[in-house]
Amino acid sequence: MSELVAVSRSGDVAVVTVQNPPVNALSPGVPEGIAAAVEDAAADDTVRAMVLIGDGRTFIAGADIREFAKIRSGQRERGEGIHPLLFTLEDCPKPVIAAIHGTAFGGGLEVALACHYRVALASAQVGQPEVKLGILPGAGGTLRLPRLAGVAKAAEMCAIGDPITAQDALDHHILDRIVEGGSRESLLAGTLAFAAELIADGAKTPRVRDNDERLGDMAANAPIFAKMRALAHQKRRGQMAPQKSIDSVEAATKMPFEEARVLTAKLFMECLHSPQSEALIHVFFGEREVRKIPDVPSDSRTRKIAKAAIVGAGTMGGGIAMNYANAGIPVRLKEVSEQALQRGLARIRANYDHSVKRGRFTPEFVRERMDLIQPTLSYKEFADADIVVEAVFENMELKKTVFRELDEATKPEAILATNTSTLDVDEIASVTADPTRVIGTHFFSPANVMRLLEVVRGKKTAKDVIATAMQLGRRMKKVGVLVGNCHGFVGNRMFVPYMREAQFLVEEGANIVDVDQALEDFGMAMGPLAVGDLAGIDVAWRIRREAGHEQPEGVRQPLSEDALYEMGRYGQKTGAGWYRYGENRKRSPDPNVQTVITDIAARAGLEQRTIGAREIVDRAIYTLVNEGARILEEGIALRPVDIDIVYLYGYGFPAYKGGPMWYADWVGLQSVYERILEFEAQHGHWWKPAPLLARLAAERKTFSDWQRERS
Ligand code: 3H9
Repeated sequence: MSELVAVSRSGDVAVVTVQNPPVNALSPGVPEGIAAAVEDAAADDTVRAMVLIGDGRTFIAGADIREFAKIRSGQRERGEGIHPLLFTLEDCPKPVIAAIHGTAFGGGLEVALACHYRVALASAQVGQPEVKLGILPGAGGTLRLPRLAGVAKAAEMCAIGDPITAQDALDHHILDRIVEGGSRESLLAGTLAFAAELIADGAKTPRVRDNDERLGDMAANAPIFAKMRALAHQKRRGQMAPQKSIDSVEAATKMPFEEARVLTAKLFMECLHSPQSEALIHVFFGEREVRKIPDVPSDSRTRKIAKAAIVGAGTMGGGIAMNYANAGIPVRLKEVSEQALQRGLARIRANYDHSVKRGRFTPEFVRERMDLIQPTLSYKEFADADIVVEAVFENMELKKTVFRELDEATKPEAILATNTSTLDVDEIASVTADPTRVIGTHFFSPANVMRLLEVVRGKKTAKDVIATAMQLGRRMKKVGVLVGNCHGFVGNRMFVPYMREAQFLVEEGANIVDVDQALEDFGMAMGPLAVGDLAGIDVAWRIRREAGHEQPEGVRQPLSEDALYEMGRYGQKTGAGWYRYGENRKRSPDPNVQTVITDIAARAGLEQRTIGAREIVDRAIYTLVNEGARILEEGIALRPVDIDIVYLYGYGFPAYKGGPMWYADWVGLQSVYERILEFEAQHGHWWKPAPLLARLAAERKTFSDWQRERS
């Protein structure tokens, strides 16, 4: 037997174990190994049933995603892949039972669906997450799932891709039984007991593909598919795989199994060869890559974080406190007055209430979390905190004062973190006796929702402090990205030119709505001007003032955001900014703002012209790329993918375009560079190409090539 698959015996049951760590993916050799084991057991008269189980922490977590790139590039023949295995399992004359712990995802669930029975631990999850990789379940998930779970559940699982619990799977007939106990050993014992029952009952071998009872009829299914298409459009806007997944489930209801299988194979290949899938797979590995820090290996020592404290109960401080509480870490929340404290707590409670209403948390969970957040007006209670996060206004003097106080109030090994979004972490650290314990943990607003955490490394930050902050991010279910210290770090440093271009565009005659619309059509979750309103025009103004950067003389500056600030239009919070806001913060265009901008442009002598979507997108996105290239060259980001992940999780860049640096590689750096040169000729100073971009364009290379050559 191959090393990837082992076979053992328990009485008259053969136990086939997949052993391909870490997640038992269906890498080359695994499907073949399982098929050979099943065929051998089928031919062995002393075997009456089979159990298929995963070694280690999980059942099969899917096809081997790394193989997709090889198929795409022609390095590997597509071949039949796991399909022969599915037929072997399904047609086996003796019952085959999939025993599931951990995750049966993608091809893993598809293998389980080709078995005759499925049992699982209560803690197991099953799902068809392929759409998150820009592909669809290509090994029968779209065809077999509706035959068990019904059309609506199957279409949702395949088109949205979220996993479901074992109980949900049992309720939808995907599982036949949930086994008692929590360990892999109890799973095996429970499955063997189930096998004994089957044998006693005549060892039937029902094939899922033969069961058409739950497929419904065309009239009843039509509104279900229409609803799913709308849901997929809303949740996975701009992506093709979800719609094609629904096409495939629909095919399962309309044509014979084999015909639907052939169609699905075609749809699968269309998705696999799309730039969307390439980008989404880049994101999958990117999310994991950003955890890897060359000089801080994953087994580095970390500090124990059992208690936390936060200075400042404003919007950010409150949101950060929720993250700690949600991770089960008790957290002190400090303010300067009882009134500010109560205001902060009320905001936290309102946020939690909102989550309960949306069904995200139970009232019980929220009660427990609220109990973990302990308000205080004094630093006295900071003495036992393992980490303190400063979340006060973006003002250097204020932050330094807080850090001087923290230096006194905390134990020497406590980590001191600042939530600054732009300021110099080293300067903040300089007021402490031990700057090695100072780090930036930059949360994104709303902090309890946004998944990005920029971990900012100061010159002297200790490695175990970095490792602890990264680990803490994972405990909070955030995507932590380590960045270097400079004004705005990675995210906000790139956001400044992005926002500047958006303003320049409107000042040259583009409509506010058109600028946002063009970028939303490109795939951004929100246009830049709408983001400005969300983040607060007053906040941006304060950051600009605090930075106090001297601007070179004679260089054009954006004017409109300052004008909005002076008018008291701070964005959503004041009901007016770039837009007007009605009930539920719904935005609508405000002709007054357009007039103000026209006046500004006239006073500045800016010629007005019609600007198309293409120019809007190129100017906004390429300015991100250009700044990103500088950030890379300066070593502020470890790799191009780190920038991509920051933009996906912090700024709503479309995942199916992979992030700004991946997108630039896809467009081709020569084209990006040439376009930037055009903009430089038209607009001057701000469009000076980054040296790294110029070099790579000249060498006809990509940012990915650059990264490969360095590692
Ligand atoms: C599919 O099945 C298509 C089918 O329809 C068939 C069509 C013909 N392949 O996430 P972790 C690596 S598509 C290759 O940190 P966790 C991962 O990169 C597939 N590698 O662990 C990482 O490597 P490294 C559908 C994989 O415990 C290491 O394993 N399935 C794969 O936090 C540990 O991963 C999916 O989309 C893979 N399939 O989470 C499931 N999976 O250490 C994708 C993981 O070098 N996987 N790796 O950085 C997951 O969702 C999570 O990994 C899982 C475990 C929940 C399983």
